[in-house]
Amino acid sequence: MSTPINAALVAEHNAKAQANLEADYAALGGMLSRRGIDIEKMTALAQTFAVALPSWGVGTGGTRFARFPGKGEPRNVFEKLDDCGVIHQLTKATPNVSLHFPWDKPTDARELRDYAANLGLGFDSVNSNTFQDQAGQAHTYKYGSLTAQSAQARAQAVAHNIECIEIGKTLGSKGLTVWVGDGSNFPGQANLRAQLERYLDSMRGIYAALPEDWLMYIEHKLFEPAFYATTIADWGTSFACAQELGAKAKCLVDLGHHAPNTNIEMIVARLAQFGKLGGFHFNDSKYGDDDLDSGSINPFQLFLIFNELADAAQRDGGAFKPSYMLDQSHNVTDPIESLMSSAVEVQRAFIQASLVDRAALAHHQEANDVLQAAQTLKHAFRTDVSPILAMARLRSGAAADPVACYRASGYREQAGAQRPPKAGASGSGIV
Ligand code: AFD
Ligand code: MN
Ligand code: MN
Repeated sequence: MSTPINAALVAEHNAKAQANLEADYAALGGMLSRRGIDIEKMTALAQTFAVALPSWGVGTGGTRFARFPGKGEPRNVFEKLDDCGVIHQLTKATPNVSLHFPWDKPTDARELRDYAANLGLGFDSVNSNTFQDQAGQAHTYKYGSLTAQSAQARAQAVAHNIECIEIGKTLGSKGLTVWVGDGSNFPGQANLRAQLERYLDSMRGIYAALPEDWLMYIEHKLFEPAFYATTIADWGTSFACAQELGAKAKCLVDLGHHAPNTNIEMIVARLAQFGKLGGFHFNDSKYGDDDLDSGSINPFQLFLIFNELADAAQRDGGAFKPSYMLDQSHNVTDPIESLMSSAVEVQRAFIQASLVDRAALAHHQEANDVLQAAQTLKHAFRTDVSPILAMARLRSGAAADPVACYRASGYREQAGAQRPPKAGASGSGIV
């Protein structure tokens, strides 16, 4: 196995951090033990945490107005995997990558799988793309893909999704994520009910090609590019479609795909209750689908989502296993730094939620002690679990401080020299 960052450099970084970390860890351990919590259990739990990386996240994103390419951006799927390898090496929290076709379409899927394995990486669910026309494709998606009026465009979109499954099988993926931008931009443009009927008909064709041990993740999104009505705009529609399609179809919650102020943790609770919570695309936003770094705007919301997940895990046991993935767009930061910090923020919410005293919470709820119930959550949220996360990384062979270690490695400067910008390189597009 190869390590993109020199292992000796990581070891040296950790050696320098160790004494301070041990002191902080001991202090936190003492505090938690007075609350009846064994810090060692929490650290072991943190070491099990994993969130997948979106291949398109390692490139600089952009907006509808412009894209400002960064230094040493990956130009093909192999370079994207190299960058993902850095993120995993320094965090040990991101062992899988989610590919996006045709952007990342391999000429030889087996070769790609071996290349990833050599970096210690595997593959998460594969993502189809029918929200833009691809070079040389016969039928346009301008007026929709899985819901298009044109039967040929629909068949083409179904065939593309089935091709994604085929590539994913060789890669070792176990899921297909389907997000379509289909909908309408003007009232009257489409018959709202007929459009959803066509969607379901197309999705049935894809579902039929799904292997037994795969899941199909239906990703809803409130708006954009359809600015009047999006076919799969909300969790209700997503849930109804997942029910129609069958047990292998589940709902995927992208945090940015809701109206501002939507109670996302309640959506999570509802989907978990009815067995349809498939997984997440983590990111953060202030206004719309802003695709900002996870936990950067509203970390309390992220914590409350993980609080629901902890509750569901307690109720449903090992059967409850939603998949976690980041889905962000980095416009002004180094994508590797943003993805490392985000993975750590999601891991932080996971551990904070694990600190919640569930017995006390249930007791306060039963007693209608509203203030104490709220304080029970806040108490866990306010706990700075950074030493637990850093210790988990240290013990897993990652970096105590991933961003500092990455900066010290000079990886970005080297990438800048080795990857001169290439016209028509496999980009992330504007996502
Ligand atoms: C777009 C969508 C959605 C999806 C991603 C990759 O908003 O988040 O997951 O593209 O297909 O950003
Ligand atoms: Mn998404
Ligand atoms: Mn999105």
